[in-house]
Amino acid sequence: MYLYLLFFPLLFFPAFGESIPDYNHPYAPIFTDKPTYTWTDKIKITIIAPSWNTDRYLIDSIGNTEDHPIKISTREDSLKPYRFTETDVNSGVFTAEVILTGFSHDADGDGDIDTTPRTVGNGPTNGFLKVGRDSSITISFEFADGVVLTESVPVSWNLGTINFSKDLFFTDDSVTVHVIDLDMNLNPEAIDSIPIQLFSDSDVAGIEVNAIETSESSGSFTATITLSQISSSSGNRLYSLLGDEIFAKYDDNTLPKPYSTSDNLEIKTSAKTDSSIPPIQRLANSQILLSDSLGNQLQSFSSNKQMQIVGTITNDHDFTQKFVYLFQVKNITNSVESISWIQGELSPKQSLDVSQSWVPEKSGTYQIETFVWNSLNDPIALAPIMSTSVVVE
Ligand SMILES: [Ca+2]
Ligand SMILES: [Ca+2]
Ligand SMILES: [Ca+2]
Ligand SMILES: [Ca+2]
Repeated sequence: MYLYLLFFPLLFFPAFGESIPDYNHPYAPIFTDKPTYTWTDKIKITIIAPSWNTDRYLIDSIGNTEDHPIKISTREDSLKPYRFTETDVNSGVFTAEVILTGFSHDADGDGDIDTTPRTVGNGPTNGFLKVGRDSSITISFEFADGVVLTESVPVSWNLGTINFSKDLFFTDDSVTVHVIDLDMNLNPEAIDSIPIQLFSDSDVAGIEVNAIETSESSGSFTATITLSQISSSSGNRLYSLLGDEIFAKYDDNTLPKPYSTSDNLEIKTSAKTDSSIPPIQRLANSQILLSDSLGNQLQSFSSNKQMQIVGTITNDHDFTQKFVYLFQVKNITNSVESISWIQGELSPKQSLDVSQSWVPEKSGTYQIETFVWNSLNDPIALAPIMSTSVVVE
């Protein structure tokens, strides 16, 4: 047997006496371009078979004969014989492609089947092969009489991932979302798209947009939206107020084991939003005025006589801003005599007068300070502190 096989190529391919294959260690390895495939991938297969380079001036073919066929198969379906062609006239390297066509399944959850399963083709690039979620694909080549080389690669589905391009978006940023789910590369020769949902704290219904595959066969999808604090959600625009969390969600209907093929899983991510305007510039805090109860500005101040401290805060921006406004009165020893605050929110371009009554009990010099914060619990200054000195007689 050994001798017969050894001399076989010499008899039939005398030009290649110097590259006699060793059939005990057959040299015709089969390679695939990936270690594992998803159900609708394109498989690129390479077989290095120098002994089949029968004419160094012509592109040779292998696998397309009944005597020495190449078979590409799953347990249920097969392509045989399947022709591989030489990459160059004298390379001895042969390649072919097969597109996997999956099985009948609604991959995006809209109720319609998204695949066209079929097994047809004779190579080198026109083959389609049905596969199941967990099929194994076997490529076998009867390299010489009675010598069959095989290589197997598994098929599986993948768990999708979703990510925003950043953890924090300013409200005037474009917001990009990335989904990677190799299983949604349903056509390896065309750009696919998948639906993703986006919503915010202020619009929990949100929007559905199509994420577009980054290249014909990447299985990686992106969508870009804008945020608006003024206009309602529509198209690629999401209504979202300053400080909202925003969310992106994708339903993976192509889950690997141990999930069943009919399971689906919500893949979700979130990011924060904020204004690019620094907090200290969010509101304008005007110098206070001191007036009597009728609103007339006071020029002099007496002890035991009520006065109104009147401050003004202004929102010059185009977003709604929550605030806490504090008045604090300190005496000459720096002790706090009076403190009070109000909470509220200012609409875009809104200005608000805030007043607080105060009765100085003794004559002396007092310091009146006003603060504008976002909240009492976790205070961040939204405007500089204003301070005014008052001499009470
Ligand atoms: Ca050749
Ligand atoms: Ca569908
Ligand atoms: Ca594609
Ligand atoms: Ca998947």
